[in-house]
Amino acid sequence: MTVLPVTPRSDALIGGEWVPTQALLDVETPSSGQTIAQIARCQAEEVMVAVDAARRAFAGSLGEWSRWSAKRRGEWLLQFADAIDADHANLAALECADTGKPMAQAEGDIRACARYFRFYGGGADKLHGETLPFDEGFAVLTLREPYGVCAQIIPWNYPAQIFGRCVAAALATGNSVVLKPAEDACLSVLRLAELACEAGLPPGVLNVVPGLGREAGAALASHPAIDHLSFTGSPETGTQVAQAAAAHHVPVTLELGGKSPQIVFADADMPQVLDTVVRAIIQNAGQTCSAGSRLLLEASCAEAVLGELIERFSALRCAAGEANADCGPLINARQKAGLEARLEAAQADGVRVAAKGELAAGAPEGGHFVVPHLLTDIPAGHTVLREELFGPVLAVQLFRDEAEALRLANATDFGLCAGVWTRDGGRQLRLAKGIRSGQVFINNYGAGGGIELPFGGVGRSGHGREKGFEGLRSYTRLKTVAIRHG
Ligand code: TXE
Repeated sequence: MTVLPVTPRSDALIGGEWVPTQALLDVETPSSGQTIAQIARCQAEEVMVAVDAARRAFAGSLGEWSRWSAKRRGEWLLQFADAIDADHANLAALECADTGKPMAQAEGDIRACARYFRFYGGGADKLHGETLPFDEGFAVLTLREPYGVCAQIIPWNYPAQIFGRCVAAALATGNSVVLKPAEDACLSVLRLAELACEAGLPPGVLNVVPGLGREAGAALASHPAIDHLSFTGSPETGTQVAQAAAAHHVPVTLELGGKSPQIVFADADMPQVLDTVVRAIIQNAGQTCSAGSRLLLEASCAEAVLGELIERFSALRCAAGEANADCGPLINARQKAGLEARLEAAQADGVRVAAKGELAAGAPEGGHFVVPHLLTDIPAGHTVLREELFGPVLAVQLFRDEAEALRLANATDFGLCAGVWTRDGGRQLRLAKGIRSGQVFINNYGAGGGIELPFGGVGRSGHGREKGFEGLRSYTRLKTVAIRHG
């Protein structure tokens, strides 16, 4: 029986007020299927009012947030980071119950959320334009200005972290925000919004409109008065929201997941490879955009590495988030059924399950568990090598030389991250340049933790960059001012 440490909000945050909605949505914990809370189900009307409030907070009757000095905004973000830390235990318990992720991972996510506010709080007064050399008699400068009202549609896999990533960068640069969290997990986001109000964020600067994607989400993406849209989720929904935004010429950042390879050469530091490769696919039960879901192994070391991996996968255990096992459940029954169907189809196509984890004793019956799978003998070009499965499933392929490794690494429409494991310096750089992805890690793998590191995809993984200073820049638009002084 899951007991929440605080009662989650079941209303929407609009213009600094908590506003009830006509209908509510049940929230279940994926660890047992038990209903643990209810959240607001916003419709287009609430979204309209929220966008209006965000506009007035940005530059109007609610307070002109965009005119706060960068220093003052930064100070608010730093103070809010402290408030997140002070509420760490409540936030982590909500995140663990709501997503089913192991408690240690939920705790890490809350620390990361606070760190986003600290990083961007410190960055707020360090972002600046440039002066440009131009014709005699001219002085030319660029100004970095906030967009205005930023619409943010975020998913359920890392609610608190993605809240930090999007909201901190948008607020640091002087924008106001209307955020649509995912219906499948948004309790930590609602708590964070409550804490932001308590920490004195002016009304309307942050608005949160929980609800269904096809209702509140679609209304937000197609709203004519938003100035910027950031979306994290599936490629299919990404296409829809980008089309909706294009109707009003709204710039869009899309983060749409991946099918990221880990490329392991025989000269790599194998103990480190094994630890990292397993962690990178079971973290958050594989429901991570940057999951290392493909393992490309140099044939000469394949037998030894696979032997070790089979042992490690067989020892993995799944349990309720609170039990803090290797793996929690998937987010809902639909994701579980979808993954199980894909695994069955793959086996019918000849794919071999070389090893599987197990359910831990006492794992609740109603939990949406899929145990970790290690797949080998995969026919070339099979779906499990190309499509994001979003579960703890590692697909293994063998390669003979560097050229084949690169060809296999790039044989997907996604391009978010890649890991390269080798001691050969020339090969490290050749692959780093040749791989089609937004991030490449050499002898390590860890996009999730790197708040300082620009992050984003190519191809079907989306476009635009978040995190790091690049993330701050992406929430501003550049204005060129040319002064003729004679
Ligand atoms: O995603 P959706 P789903 C991938 C992953 C997963 C698949 C499906 O492969 O298996 O997507 O997950 C909102 N207009 N990722 O169905 O639908 C929705 O309410 C506007 C990768 O959950 O893309 C939620 O807030 N918004 C990923 C958000 O979009 C809409 C994270 C994501 O939901 C909408 C999650 C609409 N018409 C899933 N329909 C990553 N990149 O990390 C839905 N939404």
